[in-house]
Amino acid sequence: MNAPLPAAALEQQCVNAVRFLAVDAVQKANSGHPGLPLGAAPMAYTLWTRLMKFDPAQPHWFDRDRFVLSAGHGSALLYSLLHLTGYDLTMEQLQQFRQWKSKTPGHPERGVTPGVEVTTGPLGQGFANGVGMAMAEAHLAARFNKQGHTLIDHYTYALVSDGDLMEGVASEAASLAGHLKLGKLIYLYDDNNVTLSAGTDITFTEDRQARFDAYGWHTQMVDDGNDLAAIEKALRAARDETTRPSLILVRTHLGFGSPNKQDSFEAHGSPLGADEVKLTKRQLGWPEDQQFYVPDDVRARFAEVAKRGAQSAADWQQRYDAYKKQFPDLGIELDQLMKVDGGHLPAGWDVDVPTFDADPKGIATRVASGKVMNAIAARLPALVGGSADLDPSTYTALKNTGDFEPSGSDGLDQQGSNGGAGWSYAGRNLHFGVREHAMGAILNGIAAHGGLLPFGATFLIFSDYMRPSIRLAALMKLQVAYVFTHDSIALGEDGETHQPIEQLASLRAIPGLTVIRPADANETAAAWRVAVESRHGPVALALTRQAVPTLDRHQFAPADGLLRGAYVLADAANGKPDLILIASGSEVHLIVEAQQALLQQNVQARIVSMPSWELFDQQSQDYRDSVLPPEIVARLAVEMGSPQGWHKYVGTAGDVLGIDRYGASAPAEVLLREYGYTVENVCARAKALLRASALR
Ligand SMILES: Cc1ncc(C[n+]2csc(CCOP(=O)(O)OP(=O)(O)O)c2C)c(N)n1
Repeated sequence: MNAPLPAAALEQQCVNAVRFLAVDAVQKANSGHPGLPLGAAPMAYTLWTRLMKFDPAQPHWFDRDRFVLSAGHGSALLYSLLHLTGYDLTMEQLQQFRQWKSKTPGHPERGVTPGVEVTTGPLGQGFANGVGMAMAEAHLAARFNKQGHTLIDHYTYALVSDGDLMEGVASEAASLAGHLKLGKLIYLYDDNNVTLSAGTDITFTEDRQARFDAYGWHTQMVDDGNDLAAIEKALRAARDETTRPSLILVRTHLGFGSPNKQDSFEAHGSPLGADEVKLTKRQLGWPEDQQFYVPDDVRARFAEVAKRGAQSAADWQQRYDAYKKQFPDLGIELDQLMKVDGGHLPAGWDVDVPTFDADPKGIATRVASGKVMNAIAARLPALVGGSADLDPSTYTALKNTGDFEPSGSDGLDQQGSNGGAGWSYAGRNLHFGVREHAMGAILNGIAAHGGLLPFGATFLIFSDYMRPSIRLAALMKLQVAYVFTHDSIALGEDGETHQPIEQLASLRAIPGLTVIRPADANETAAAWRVAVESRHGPVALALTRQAVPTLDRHQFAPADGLLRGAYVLADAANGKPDLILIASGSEVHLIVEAQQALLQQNVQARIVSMPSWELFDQQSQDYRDSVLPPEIVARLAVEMGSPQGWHKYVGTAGDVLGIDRYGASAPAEVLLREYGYTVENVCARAKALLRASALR
């Protein structure tokens, strides 16, 4: 046994172990990014071993500090840390980096690797996810911590890179985080002046520190990214700063230690090469002929960290038990919240879901949605969210549940506040400002944090602005609800810039996202049920601006048919349909009228409400055939949007009344007429279909 190393030398060994596990993994895979781990290992090591609170044996411990590797291309760094600190990530897994079905995929993936909080890789997203996590922490702390019982008390850390800071989503999120004074958000910026293809000199020369100062962040600079003491000092100062998020600009070298590649973009995204790996190891005093080498004293040092983490988690459990004794009701609520994203909804959460009376005039589905949300909010304390500056239009304010704003802002202009319960982090109404993309990514962060069911709202057209985050929500299987209103050209005078055409089709193209376009108020209530009960990913509701009739459910099939994605709203009068009319949302009312008009012309039509393709596709073949019998090939789909995809349901013999050009600025009635959304045109298209099928 060798004599123990002096502390500083041991720490250097630990940093090198982190570095070279990553470098060896990349080299073995012959694919990956060695540059970031070599440069950023010291700051990551310092954070993970000297400050962060986590228990590798319980990756989901609720009060753990959250860590986001926003620069997800540096995944090998994270895997090294997870392995060394004792998460369930074996050396074999490190050796399987980037291989089929390994737990070490190319970029970090939530749900694949224990300890990975969010999927990162698309730059900027992780930055904004962290803001969501810090908001969730601040919110839950405000709701549950009591004098002498600080139960929710963790930091959100991230490692962010040049690419992260260049992306717009990070700017949006940084601006909001500064406004919200999220003091427990601490980011280490790997300030290495090099990106994938170039030095930052040719693209990124603003004063980053001044920029973040202007956002209201607390900023510090560490000149030497290898100086563990300086990094630790800055991290501690960041923690002492309680009313501003922190950015620590750490000057590092991409590919640190590589004699021929350091500071060059060649170190960014390709293996160094076997010879260069050896040279780098030699340069940093690491055994050059060993791969995946971890000295015993390094293992022992990391084991201490794990032990400390286990102790923190055990202490927390004791404090939680004491809390539950003293505050039994809050304890039950928190117990339930901590499990809510695992599918544990409070018993009776839905008893107040309203039923809407039949009404030919009806209400807009956005209005119905607002009523449903407000009805369920009291029994669903996990529900939080807001809009990107569109509350008066999206009807998503949760009345009298407070506004999520820093307390002490009382002197400010409180227009737009939802009133009733004041401004504090305990408020359940989140105000995102006009920042759709950050809203999407923040919702992901809140959902990934756990304990809350977040929703976000904007016009359907602007879902495009948040699409990258929606995709990641689906990829991560996060439970997020999107409320997208103004869902068709029927929004009218705002014109083609605001009228969604391809948005439904493009959202439906996202695997794992459930898109629901309810036809009336009662279908909207059922749609919210799907959103709240969803376990496998996000749900997007597409809602009307204009009033739509509330169908008489004595005359038509019950609205809970929505739960199966599509259902026969009313069959042909004689039970033997000549054709099937299918529609979603507001167009359902058009086919309801068309069915009657066709009957006058001796055409027997079945009408099908099809609010959700994804839900329908999950049904049994028998059920699907019962709604769309294969022998009835004359089928007309009616939807005010791109026809793309509808042929899956109408078949090659069917037709789609869709829109494959942009909208226009005019009153809704004019647009509906001009675009052919009239009873006459639906009937004409239906009869043309029948004629064509007779000729077959
Ligand atoms: C949204 C997005 N655009 C592009 C990429 C491809 N990409 C991966 S890393 C990178 C830039 C790397 O520069 P930096 O963030 O400074 O990381 P470093 O080179 O320091 O590792 C790019 C463009 C990406 N991952 N995400």
